[in-house]
Amino acid sequence: MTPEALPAEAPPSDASAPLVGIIMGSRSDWETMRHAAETLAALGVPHETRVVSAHRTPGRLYDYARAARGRGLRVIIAGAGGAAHLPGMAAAMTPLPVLGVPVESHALKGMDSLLSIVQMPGGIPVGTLAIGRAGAINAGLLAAAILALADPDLAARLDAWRAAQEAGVPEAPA
Ligand code: RP5
Repeated sequence: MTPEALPAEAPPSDASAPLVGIIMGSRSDWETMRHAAETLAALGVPHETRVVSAHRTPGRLYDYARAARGRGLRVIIAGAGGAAHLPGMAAAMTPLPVLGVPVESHALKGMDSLLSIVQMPGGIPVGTLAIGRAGAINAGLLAAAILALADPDLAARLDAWRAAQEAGVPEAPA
C-alpha cells in the first residue's frame, strides 16, 4: 500500500509513536498511574502521559479524546479519583478501548472512584480495573494484551513477563 493510499486515520509509521495514552484527572493521580506507565515501559509499549481533567480542563479532554485515534493511539488508560468522570467522558468521545483506573480517594478510599467509573450506561463501555496500584498495573497489562493480539513480538514479551512473574513467586512464605 502506498503512503497516498493509507486511510486518513492510519497510525504514524514512527515505531516510537505512542500507542497507549495514559490520562489522569490530576497530578496527584500520578503516584497511582505511574504504575501503568512503568508496566508499559517494562513491556516496551510506547505510551504518553497527560493530565486531563473532566471537570477542570473539559476542553483539553474534548480535544484529547477526539484526536486520539487519528494520532495513532490504540488504547486509552484513564485514572481519576472521587467524582471520577474522566474515563467515561473519554469513552463517550472516542471509539478506542478505554480502561478506567479508580484512584484511591482520601474521603471514601476509592469506592467513590470505583462506582463513578464502573457504572457506565449500556452503549459506552469502560473496562474498569481495581482501585489503586493493582488497577494501574493491570490496566497496563491489559492494554499490552490488547495490542499483542496484532503484535507477535509484544505477545512474546508479555509471555516472558508472565513467566518471570511466575518464577519470582516463592513456594514457601518464609
Ligand atoms: C480528581 O480529583 C482527580 O482525578 C483526583 O483523583 C482528585 C483530586 O484531585 P486534586 O484535588 O488532588 O487535584 O479529579
